[in-house]
Amino acid sequence: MGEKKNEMTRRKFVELGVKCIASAPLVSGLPNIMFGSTSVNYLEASNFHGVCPRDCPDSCSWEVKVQNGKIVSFGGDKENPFTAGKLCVKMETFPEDITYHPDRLLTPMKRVGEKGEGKFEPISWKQAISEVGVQLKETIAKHGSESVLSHGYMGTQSIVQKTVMSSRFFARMEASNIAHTICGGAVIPANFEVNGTVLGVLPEDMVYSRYIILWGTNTKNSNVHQWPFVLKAREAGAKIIVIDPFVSATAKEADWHIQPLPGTDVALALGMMHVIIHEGLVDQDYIDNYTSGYKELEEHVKLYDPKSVSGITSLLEEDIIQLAHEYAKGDPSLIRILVGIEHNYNGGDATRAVAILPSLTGAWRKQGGGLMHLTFEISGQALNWERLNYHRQMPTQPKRKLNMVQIGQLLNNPDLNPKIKSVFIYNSNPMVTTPNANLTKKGLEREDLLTVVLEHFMTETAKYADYLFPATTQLEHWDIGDSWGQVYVNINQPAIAPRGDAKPNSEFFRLMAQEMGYTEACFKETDKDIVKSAFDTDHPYLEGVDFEYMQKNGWVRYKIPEPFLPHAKGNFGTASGKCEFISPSSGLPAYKKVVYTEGDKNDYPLQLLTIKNTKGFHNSSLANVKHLQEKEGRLWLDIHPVDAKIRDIQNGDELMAFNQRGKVILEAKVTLSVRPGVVCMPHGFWPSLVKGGQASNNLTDDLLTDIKKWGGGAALQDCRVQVAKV
Ligand SMILES: Nc1nc2c(c(=O)[nH]1)N[C@H]1C(S)=C(S)[C@@H](COP(=O)(O)OP(=O)(O)OC[C@H]3O[C@@H](n4cnc5c(=O)[nH]c(N)nc54)[C@H](O)[C@@H]3O)O[C@H]1N2
Ligand SMILES: Nc1nc2c(c(=O)[nH]1)N[C@H]1C(S)=C(S)[C@@H](COP(=O)(O)OP(=O)(O)OC[C@H]3O[C@@H](n4cnc5c(=O)[nH]c(N)nc54)[C@H](O)[C@@H]3O)O[C@H]1N2
Ligand code: SF4
Ligand SMILES: [Mo]
Repeated sequence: MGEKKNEMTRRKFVELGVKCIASAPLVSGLPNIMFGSTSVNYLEASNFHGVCPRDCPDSCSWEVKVQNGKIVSFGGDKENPFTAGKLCVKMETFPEDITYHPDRLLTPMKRVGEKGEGKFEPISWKQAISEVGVQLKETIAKHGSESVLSHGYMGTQSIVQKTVMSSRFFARMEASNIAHTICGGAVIPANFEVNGTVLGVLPEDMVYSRYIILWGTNTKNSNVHQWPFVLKAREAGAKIIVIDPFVSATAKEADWHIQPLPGTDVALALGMMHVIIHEGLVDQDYIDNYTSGYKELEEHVKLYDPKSVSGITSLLEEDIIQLAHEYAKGDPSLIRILVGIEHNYNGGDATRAVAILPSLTGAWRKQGGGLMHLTFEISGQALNWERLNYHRQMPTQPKRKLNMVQIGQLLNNPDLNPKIKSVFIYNSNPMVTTPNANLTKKGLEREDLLTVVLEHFMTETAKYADYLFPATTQLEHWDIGDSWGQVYVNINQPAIAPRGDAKPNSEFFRLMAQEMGYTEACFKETDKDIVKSAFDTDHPYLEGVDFEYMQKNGWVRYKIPEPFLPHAKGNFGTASGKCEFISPSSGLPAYKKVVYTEGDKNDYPLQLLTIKNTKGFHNSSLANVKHLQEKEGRLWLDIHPVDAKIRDIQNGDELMAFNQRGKVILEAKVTLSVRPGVVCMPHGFWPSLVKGGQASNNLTDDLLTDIKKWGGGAALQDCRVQVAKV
């Protein structure tokens, strides 16, 4: 890091010139033990800006006050209008839940037991890096550099610890990279096919919308700081529609919840188009000027009359017609999507069909009208990516990308050339977060595989490490938090010294680079230098903003021209500059039946949803935090009374949900939140912390979505199971 640990903690508030938060109340619930002395000397207190590292659209700004090296106050930044002083329930006690968690990994460890047994002995950083280096060099000499796999994901989405140094390291090595497909792997390429961008309506502009469809997104849980904008729009007269096969927390608040069968959204969207076109509710002028493929679409949607769509979706014909009418007449109408719509075989085409709707009705013409999806293209332009993505300029490059959805298959495939002989897992917990986990387990049990894991905790995946390195948390390292769900960027200042022997991911890769003899200057850059370089930009979105500004203010909203009407006059990012109803590579969107074997259909008659239906867990993170576990209770399965009755299941019964891949023990919740034929289990629980030792992704299939541009997304929800009383 090139910086003495204590420097930051001693630095005075005045020196930093940070906004004064000395009068902010101490965060309640933080144990005294954490504060050290309770007599607080504010004069010695230092204040730090930070950002939530979770893979979340909100990217909340936070403020930390430190006294004598201990955190005395932690909370959302009140000045930031989007965060509005509030972190979500998962993160408001982050310091004690993660940084000071008694089970936190604080020293490097080497495996001494069987793979997966979780038996380790401590080892020094120096020795561990040296031993990994020796084995890595041997592996590369024997099997080539592509036999090494970099498996990093979104445990932290802050840029420095997510990617910068690791990307340089693996580019220099010419290792294999994991393709990041499990979240956005269908929905992003699909929207790009239609609109040439995923940037549409800005989050704050939702207040101008008067008909809002939250399509397969659970805003109240997964995008909590967007919810106030939904409410403001409603106060101003907007109608709120939720399209979701499950009665989510958000669906419960909707003015109208539409509950199709999972994976049938493409048919519903095409059905809406059928009605809109048939009844002349299109904006012909917009279509003529700014779109292509209308004639073919008009012909195509004849197949999707309300009766046929009702047959596919199980929705009432009159509901499909009413939705189409109301949507077309909304003034303006907005569709909000994130990733709920993509996690099924039809996910790509569902996105394409939904992404066409605003152009058919000309919804883009008005502020608050159109499609609201992702915002990362804003920071993608504004920050200095030439520096952040320096690895792309290196003369050596990773040559092979392997799809993370099928990590189990990849680790077990004897014909893969070269076979994966070493895997580096960081910011990622594939044993819990990727499908077909029992196959992944089999792969990670391979004696001939060198597994290196960087983690905060002994996760299900970490147990399979040969070498396990303790990573710092967001309170202990520098970073930059951009966002894919709003339009602010944050600096993250280290507020306290790393606990124990923990080091930032970036430092691990610097040390590994040194060990491997990689002498390039890029491996010498400190995290602070990287953060500085990001703001060394003259992009108008960051006019007047530099590192010093960020040090003082912590965050800034990109200076985006107002009003932001990206497609009021077309201006799409496609090759033609038009909204492309027909994609040159994928044609017109269409509903496709998932092909199951006869065995699957007969033996496993229920469709299983495994969704982010907890308040306390964030993907697999925080599922080992006691007070959050207590809030969630025991792992459960939502089952419709009809399906329960056939199986003689009562509320509270202990159940087994099973298929050819796994078996999960959980509690029955007999409820109308799912339709007959569909069951639903929350995702995120750690298998080892639930009875029976298996959870959601021990059942899910590693089936890919329709659109394969990035290799294929995850059709997680196309999973069939049988359920029985234990
Ligand atoms: N069945 C089912 N599966 C799903 C989903 C679903 O809805 N259903 N959702 C999918 C989605 S959308 C996503 S994004 C993925 C998420 O998949 P992951 O990114 O794998 O999930 P997380 O639990 O967020 O993070 C993984 C690990 O990163 C670690 N971590 C956090 N910060 C750091 C750090 O600074 N350094 C290091 N070294 N480690 C760190 C955490 O401790 C955690 O164990 O899961 C997918 N899987
Ligand atoms: N509390 C909490 N918040 C989170 C996360 C978390 O783990 N916990 N994870 C973060 C991450 S990584 C992401 S990507 C975002 C995701 O945020 P969202 O896009 O909101 O994604 P999900 O929660 O996966 O799914 C949202 C809804 O989609 C529904 N759904 C499932 N299948 C279908 C379908 O076929 N059609 C339709 N119309 N709906 C369907 C589910 O029932 C669910 O209610 O949330 C982020 N925020
Ligand atoms: S998880 Fe999301 S909502 Fe919660 S504090 Fe972090 S960024 Fe904010
Ligand atoms: Mo995600």
